[in-house]
Amino acid sequence: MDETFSTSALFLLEGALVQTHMRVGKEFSAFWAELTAFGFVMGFAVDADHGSYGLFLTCYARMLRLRLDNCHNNHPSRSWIAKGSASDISVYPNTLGILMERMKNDKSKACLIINRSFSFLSNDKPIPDDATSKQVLLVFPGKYNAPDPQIPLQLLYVASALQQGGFVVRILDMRLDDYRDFNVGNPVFVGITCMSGQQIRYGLDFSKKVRAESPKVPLVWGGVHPTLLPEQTARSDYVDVVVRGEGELVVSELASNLVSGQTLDKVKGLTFKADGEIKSTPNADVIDLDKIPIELPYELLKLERYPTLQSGRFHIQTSRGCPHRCGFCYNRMFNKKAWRAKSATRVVDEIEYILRKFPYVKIIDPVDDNFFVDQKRVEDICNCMLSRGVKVAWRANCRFDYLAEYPENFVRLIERAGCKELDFGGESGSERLQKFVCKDITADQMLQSVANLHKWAPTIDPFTSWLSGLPDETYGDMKKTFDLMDAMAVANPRTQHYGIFMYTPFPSPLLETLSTEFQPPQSLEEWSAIEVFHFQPPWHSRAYVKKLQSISAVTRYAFYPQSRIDEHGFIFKMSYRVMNRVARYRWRHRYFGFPVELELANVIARRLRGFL
Ligand code: B12
Ligand code: SF4
Repeated sequence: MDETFSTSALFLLEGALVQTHMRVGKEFSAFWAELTAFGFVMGFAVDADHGSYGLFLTCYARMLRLRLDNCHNNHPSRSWIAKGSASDISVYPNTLGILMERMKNDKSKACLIINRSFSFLSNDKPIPDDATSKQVLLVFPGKYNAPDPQIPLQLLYVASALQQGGFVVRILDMRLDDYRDFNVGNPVFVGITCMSGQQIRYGLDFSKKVRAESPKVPLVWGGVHPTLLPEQTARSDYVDVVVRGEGELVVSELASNLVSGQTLDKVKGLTFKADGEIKSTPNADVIDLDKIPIELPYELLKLERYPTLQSGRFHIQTSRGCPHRCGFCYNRMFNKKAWRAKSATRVVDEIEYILRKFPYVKIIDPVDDNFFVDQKRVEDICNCMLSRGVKVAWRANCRFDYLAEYPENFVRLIERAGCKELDFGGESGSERLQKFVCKDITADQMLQSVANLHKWAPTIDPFTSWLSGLPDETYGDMKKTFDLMDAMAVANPRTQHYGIFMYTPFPSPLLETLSTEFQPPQSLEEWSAIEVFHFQPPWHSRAYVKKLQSISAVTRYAFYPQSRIDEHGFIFKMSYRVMNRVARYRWRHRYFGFPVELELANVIARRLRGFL
């Protein structure tokens, strides 16, 4: 068959497929025609795949590959597609919607976006020639094609500091790009971020590749886990340097020293190998958070491929740390109970900047551990948003002991300023276990808090997470948690629960008290084997652990917040709906036996979804 003919036939067929399967009506047809005319079909086609139209996905992806082979032989994306299979193309809800909206408003802008996502298909971006000696590669480890990746905020902060120091930065997000095809090149260092658990495994995988392909390139690890256990982390063969704590005031100096070949002794905040020993320099200073540039280097990321962002949720950070003492949390060891924040005006400046740059943002989502430590700051943020006319929804993490005490006018103010969700750790309905984890909240405060919200700010949803599997816990304790969860829903019908999650022993004060029953991992490699949600606490019987796993799954299916479900694609929503019905039935009857459907869902989820 003649090549032009087959290509045109494919386009036609594709158009028909799109129209039949996607059923998005006239608007889509017009958009399609316009794109074809502009010659951007390819990029759009990929974005069409990102629509939440699962049935359509497979054959369309195959078509795409076929067409590429026919007409885009020289385009770099060809290799990407050829490597991927139809199922590698993930479902990204709302991309299509966003593109269509933009196309309607501004033709050229829409084309630009499509062009960008087109170029993003190429996994292997060229390394800038002029900058090989001053280039740093930052890596977010995770399973390739993992669902729902969030933007790696920590890498943007580190990248911004490196750029200020004159370095060129590339970011590899292993969840979006297959690291096996990635060209490491010869950067000054490869920086890997990680939290405890499975993320480490992916970090190690990439480090092994770097060692094999570019053995002279130093491997620098930073983030929560390396900071909590710097010496142990630095002992790994795949780690040369650990940056402890915040990266901003350390990375440029570190990179400059590596370029000039100086020793690292003078750079604060490091733990590293030298002469066969592990050395640590004094702690680095902490940064004044208001001095961090508002404009983070978002262009280093493939923003189009972060579904949470596409659905309009934008993550920022307005404060660091937390003054409380919860035993299972990293904060006491990581931030030493300190809390610092950006000023109210700085926060509102940042929100305004984001809304200008990303007009499709619907909700601002600070990753702060505890947004509300300084009530006056929150009051100032709200008043500033109102007086400047900044209209956007937002959510934040709070504590029940705070909310139970807040006066009516404050609660009403946060609602007026756009607050839509408040997230809390409830942990347990058992007073004994609350004490054990040093949460310092009571069941009365939990009920009071949600009731106050119901009374004074009824459009704010309270979201709560719960904990199970703690040592000495009994099923009686769990029943208290179940009853409290139900009582909260009565006190405020908008109460939502993320679920009851099995305790995972990550580095924390609580972990240290467990040492007789549980021997904590002794190396970076061993930490990578601790799986979140699937940890088997050795202090409980296998039968009890099985029951807890079943309870955890039931609560996640029964209660997972609707706003988060809405951010997923069609297949997820449909499967979730079925599971939700069964889980609700189980919850009502407190029946957690024979979890056949849960195990099946678990197997599928673990296969398809992976981690991070
Ligand atoms: C966003 C987030 C996630 C996202 C991660 C995606 C993403 N793109 O980041 C998602 C939702 C997937 C996630 C999942 C989990 N998370 Co989480 N998450 C967070 C959260 C809220 C924010 C992370 C962030 O962006 N911080 C902002 C940045 C700026 O701070 P930072 O990470 O500390 O980075 C600074 C320094 O550490 C350093 N740095 C960091 N990386 C690097 C790298 C280099 C090279 C250098 C030089 C420096 C450096 O410089 C940065 C700037 O100063 C943190 C809590 C928090 N406030 O940090 C928890 C947190 C990291 N998560 C945690 C946990 C436990 C989890 C889960 C295991 C379970 C859970 N309960 O959610 C799962 C893991 C799932 C899995 N299957 O493995 C714990 C980690 C504890 C630990 N020991 O590691 C934290 C600390 C929450 C807590 N209160 O305990 N999480
Ligand atoms: S309140 Fe939250 S962030 Fe603060 S210590 Fe407790 S769990 Fe950690």
